[in-house]
Amino acid sequence: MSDPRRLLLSRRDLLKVGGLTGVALGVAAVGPRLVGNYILPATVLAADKPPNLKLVGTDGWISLPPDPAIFSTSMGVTTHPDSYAPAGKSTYIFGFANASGLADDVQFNLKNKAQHSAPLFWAKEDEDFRIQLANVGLAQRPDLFDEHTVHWHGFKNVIPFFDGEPSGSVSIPQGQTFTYVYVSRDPGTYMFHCHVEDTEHVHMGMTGLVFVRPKQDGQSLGGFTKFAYNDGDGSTGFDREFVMFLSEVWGDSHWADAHIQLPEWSDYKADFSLLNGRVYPDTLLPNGSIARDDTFVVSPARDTDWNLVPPPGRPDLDSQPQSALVTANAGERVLLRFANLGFMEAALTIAGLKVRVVGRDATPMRGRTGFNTSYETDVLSFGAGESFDAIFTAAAFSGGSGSSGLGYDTYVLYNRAFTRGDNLVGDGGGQRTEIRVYPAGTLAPQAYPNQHPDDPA
Ligand SMILES: [Cu+2]
Repeated sequence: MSDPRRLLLSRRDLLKVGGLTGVALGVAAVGPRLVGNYILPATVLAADKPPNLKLVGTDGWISLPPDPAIFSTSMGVTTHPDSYAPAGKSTYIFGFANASGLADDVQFNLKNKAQHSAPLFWAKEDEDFRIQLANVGLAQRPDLFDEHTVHWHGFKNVIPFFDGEPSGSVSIPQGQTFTYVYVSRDPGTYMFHCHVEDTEHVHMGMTGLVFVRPKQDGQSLGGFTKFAYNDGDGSTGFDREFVMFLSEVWGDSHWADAHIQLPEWSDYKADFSLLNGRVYPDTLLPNGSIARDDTFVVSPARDTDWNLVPPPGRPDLDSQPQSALVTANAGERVLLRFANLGFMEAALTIAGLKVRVVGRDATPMRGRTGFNTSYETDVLSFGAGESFDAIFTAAAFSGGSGSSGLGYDTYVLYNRAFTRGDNLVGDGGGQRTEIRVYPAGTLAPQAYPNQHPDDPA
């Protein structure tokens, strides 16, 4: 062996020096730990960099339209809204909460404060990005001792230790923390989820979107300084970016987890189809407490009960803080980052607007010789676990019928399946949002992804 830091370890030793001897909540790290290919001693770890993002794995409650109620024939009860739900809420979830900036022992206050979708985050190409996951347990299900993980879906260069698939890597027991280390070589749009009992934990809400910014950012190419990929020509440049995370809620399974029952998974159906954790028209509302710059060291604002600050006027949406409204000035280029962790296929369409698909599954649409394979479409068809990067240029403001007096033109972005775009609630609910195009110069430059014109300062 040429490198003295490289050690031969049994699998058991590897696990011991990895997460499992790692860090009990509130206790400083001691002992060696695996970093990259090397085992580093505690003296080196003392100077180790802190996590970029701290996540808590726990449970919580979200708000979906209570009307109409859902009666489950297989369960023999009304599963939606859930009779156990706190006032204003309807649906039990497992999920992640953003604990950045909180001391490890304080993270226990986020038990039962999971949000859906999980906190959005992004990293820069080649950045050493670290996520600390603390498993603080399930308030509604103290009988369960479920572990959690972070699995960065589609991450091409992960070493197995940080993969999060629990039969091939570590998972995090209740009361423990673990720090995942990533160096992303590949820009693009991804998703992440807990991989423990994944049918259940994914569907229950331990899912979110993550993207990687390219090294080309900051250069001036084609009139842009922000890009989806290292395109070399500015073809993936954009003025504004919006993430669209697709997920689903099946009433039976969420009710069953709250009531210590088991659902019949072969009965699965999407009772609710969500964008960024909300259904239309809630998708149009402003953001609640979210990260608003590209450092994740500060926890989003919370009230004295540790709940996220909700969008104005909607206290029931405190655990669904992410807006899905798209806004742009006429003439601007807009990047839409889509990812689907629902279990159903989805086809999203935009009325009256074509988008150019410049990336799929965090891969730029270029052939091996650089041949441009991007294409224009007005329908994006997703399987579970797929992502799209799509760009459009906002057309000139028309002010025509349908937008009179509003000050913007509206294009509807929705799931083509009627039951998925409307959730059988007539004119409300479902995987639907709007793209609003304002006259040139109306909106200030975008300060953070999914910025909403009515976000509190
Ligand atoms: Cu989990």
